[in-house]
Amino acid sequence: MKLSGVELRRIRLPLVSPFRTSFATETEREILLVRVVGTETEGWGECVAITEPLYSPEYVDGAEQVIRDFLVPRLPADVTAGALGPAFAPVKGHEMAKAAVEMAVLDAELRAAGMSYAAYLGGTVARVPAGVSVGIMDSIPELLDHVERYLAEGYARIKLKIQPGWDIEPVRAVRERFGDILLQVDANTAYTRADARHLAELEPFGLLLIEQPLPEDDLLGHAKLASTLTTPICLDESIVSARAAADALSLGACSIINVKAGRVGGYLEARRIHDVSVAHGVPVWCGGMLETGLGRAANLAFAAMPGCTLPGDVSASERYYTRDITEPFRLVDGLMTVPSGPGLGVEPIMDYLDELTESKRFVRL
Ligand code: OSB
Ligand code: MG
Repeated sequence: MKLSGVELRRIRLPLVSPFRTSFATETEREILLVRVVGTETEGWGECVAITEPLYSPEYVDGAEQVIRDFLVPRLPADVTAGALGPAFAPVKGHEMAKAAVEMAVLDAELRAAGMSYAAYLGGTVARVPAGVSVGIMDSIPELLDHVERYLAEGYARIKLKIQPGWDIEPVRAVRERFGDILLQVDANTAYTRADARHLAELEPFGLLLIEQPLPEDDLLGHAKLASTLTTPICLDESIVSARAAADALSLGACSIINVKAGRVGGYLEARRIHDVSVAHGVPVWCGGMLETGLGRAANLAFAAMPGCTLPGDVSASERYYTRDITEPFRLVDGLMTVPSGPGLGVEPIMDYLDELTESKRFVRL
């Protein structure tokens, strides 16, 4: 596939309500979109980097610069998604930047071939159950109201964001009020090895998993913690590649993996992590980064893979945005439909996208 250029476009989209984690309170998403333009086809990518480097070292301005100055010049003249790994390998890190370019190239390639993302990745189901990630709130009654509404909407699993001072009591309150629901927590690295005994107080609540309690580079700490708990440890931030996933599994640092294509350099590496996990008999699930309908479409394709046996953070558009940049994804009977059209199977609504656009540049190849 021959490309003539790459468009880098920045949009800003307000969230329906502030999303508070142990690392930030997000009230809007500043998003970098990548559009690759070929002679016969084009494709869209969404970069999951957020405004500040608080989730991982990447951030949206940096990702834009890396794509423009270091990745676009390395695009092979005749490109396929499969060729990008070796082409981008000299550039260290910057997985989110690499993933955004790969997502766009793969979209263009699959549109040309008339194949969906889900078919390409090996998705086996047309609909997937959706979980929802619930931010830290000002009070437990406020949290219970949100959880009640999400359960009424049909979400199959609730994930509570936790941090020191907002952990045992909110979990206890949700468990006592809603009974035997699928419930898990995500600390986004907010604890240390010294908190092992405190985290053990979560044990009586029958959580599905505890996501990323310790710093991303503390695999050994996670392994030690896992050996003291019966609640499974799931890693998110630590899993930056298929090798990191294999290492974490060999070390016993986790027994479940949250896969975010953006965090690992793209959907091809995400698929390898899926395959490594299946080989280890370990469940995976599709994580999220508050994506628009573009990223959501690709995530749903990933979530349709057979190893994704736990509900993902693939919620409906309206959980994040009053108006999405694609036709909205809806939750119907607790399920999200996996797009089946060529490529991502969805397009941005161009008039609306132009309204939201803060900057746009075209890098000619
Ligand atoms: O840790 O999974 C995370 C959002 C932004 C950054 C990190 C995380 C999250 C979420 C939201 O939990 C998942 C979603 O619904 O997109
Ligand atoms: Mg997480």
